[in-house]
Amino acid sequence: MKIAHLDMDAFYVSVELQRRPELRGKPVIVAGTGPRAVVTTASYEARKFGVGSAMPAARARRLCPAAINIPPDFAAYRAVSRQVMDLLRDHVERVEVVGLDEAYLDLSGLVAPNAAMRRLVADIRRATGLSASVGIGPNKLVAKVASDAEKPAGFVVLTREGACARFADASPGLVPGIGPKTVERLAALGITTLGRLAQTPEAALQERFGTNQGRDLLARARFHGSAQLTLERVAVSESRETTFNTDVADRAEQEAHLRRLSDELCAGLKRPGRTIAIKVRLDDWTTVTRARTIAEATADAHVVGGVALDLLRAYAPARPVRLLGVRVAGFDAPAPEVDAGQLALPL
Ligand code: TTP
Ligand code: MG
Repeated sequence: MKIAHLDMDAFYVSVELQRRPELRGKPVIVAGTGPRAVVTTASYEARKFGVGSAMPAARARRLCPAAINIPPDFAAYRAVSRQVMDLLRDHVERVEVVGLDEAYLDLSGLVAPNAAMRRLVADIRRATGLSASVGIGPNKLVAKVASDAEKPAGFVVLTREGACARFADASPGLVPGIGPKTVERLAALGITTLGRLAQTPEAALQERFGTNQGRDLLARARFHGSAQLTLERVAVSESRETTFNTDVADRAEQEAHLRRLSDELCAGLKRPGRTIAIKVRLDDWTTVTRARTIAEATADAHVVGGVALDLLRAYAPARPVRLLGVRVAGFDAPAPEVDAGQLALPL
């Protein structure tokens, strides 16, 4: 199997810089303006000051007073995202879009996969002016970590063994799915690198982290992962979810995340839906969903976000939250522009 992960560089900011070229080379952040506003993304210039995604905008202003703040324009990001994802599908038949600015591509069967990806990146730049980073590997985990390794404009090709060797000295936190709390618990066991983690006996990890998480940690450290793409089909629902680096206990913070997920979901929604649901996973892995069906189909972020917040308040998570998700379902009209090549079984 050969899988690529493509991720746009500083996506929201880069879209903004296309129409405000005078801001190029300056520290720029895209964030709302309210007291609870968080940074969605920062230009690489602003990142040098320690500004990063999900940071309260007020803190970003303290770290980098010169930063220029731009309010988010989700419609613009959605439009560029569509353009990028259409280009991906022009080049590769099997594509799994996992966010507005990232996707996995199945390169198996291509004669010259690396060259195909280079062409794709050049096409994206030509069509949108934007830069993307690519990672290529035998599974999604290797591809994802590789795409992040040399941002911006990175292009990193690794075998599984190559990934193990290259990142052996890195913190276990480099790997998606290993958050700061786990990193801390590993450090307490003297395991501070991915190399050490990969050599730890599974039983020892399972004793400390439980059967499932212990097994999962070892597999991730060894860069074993799935190469299965979830191909698009006639959607019965669309969702966005996020696993936090650090479990979130604060309700206001949970609500801010839920609002952002609702904004992102609605920005990419192809059709309005009548059922709005949330998914909550607690730090003990208890996972619940709560749904409500409303009278009128909607794709409005305020409506979806409002219902999502209601559902969260009604559920009132009793423990810190590990994952939050929002889903819209109950679409009336059939999906537009269904691509037969991507079609799985009819539902
Ligand atoms: P990312 O791909 O994580 O970040 P990025 O594209 O800005 O930068 P990088 O070059 O490191 O890939 O996220 C894509 C977009 O999603 C980002 O531009 C803004 C949005 N986003 C949020 O709104 N909140 C967040 O916490 C994160 C991480 C991203
Ligand atoms: Mg990105």
